[in-house]
Amino acid sequence: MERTLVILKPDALQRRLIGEIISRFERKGLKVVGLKLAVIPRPLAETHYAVHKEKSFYPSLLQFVTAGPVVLMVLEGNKAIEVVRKLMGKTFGHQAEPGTIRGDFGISSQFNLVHGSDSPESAERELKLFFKPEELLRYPLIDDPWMAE
Ligand code: 3AN
Repeated sequence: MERTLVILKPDALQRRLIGEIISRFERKGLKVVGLKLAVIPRPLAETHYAVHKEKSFYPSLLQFVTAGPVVLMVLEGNKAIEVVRKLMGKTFGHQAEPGTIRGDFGISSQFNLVHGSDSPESAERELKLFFKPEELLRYPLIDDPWMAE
């Protein structure tokens, strides 16, 4: 089972889309193993988005993700990283396919509602940035056998 970091960005909260987005992940069969509401401190946002440091949109991206509360989430499931990326859709809302989160609720390039780790290496790095080991829970769900590999 894989684990992946998901962030519901400030636009998702401002637009009251938390429930809608989380329910899509749940309905797919992913398990919420970590969940909290926070404002991301600027240094943490800088570390998280370090790969984009040289990009023109980096300063405004940092400003955006630290502007208000976000939901931080760790989801677990079979191929969770790839599955979450598919549910999110393409980076830009205006290019994302209908049926995806960004495709159904977004039209902006930058304000794209949700972040999901893009590889096992990113997931491992990002989980540690936002969650302590004891904040990630292991528990059975009654339908676990039907969600197995
Ligand atoms: P994704 O979130 O789909 O993995 P990344 O990692 O390429 O996309 O970009 C990280 C974030 O940076 C995006 N979620 C978006 O908010 C912002 N971003 C990426 N490219 C642009 C761009 N060309 N203009 C404005 N913002 C961008």
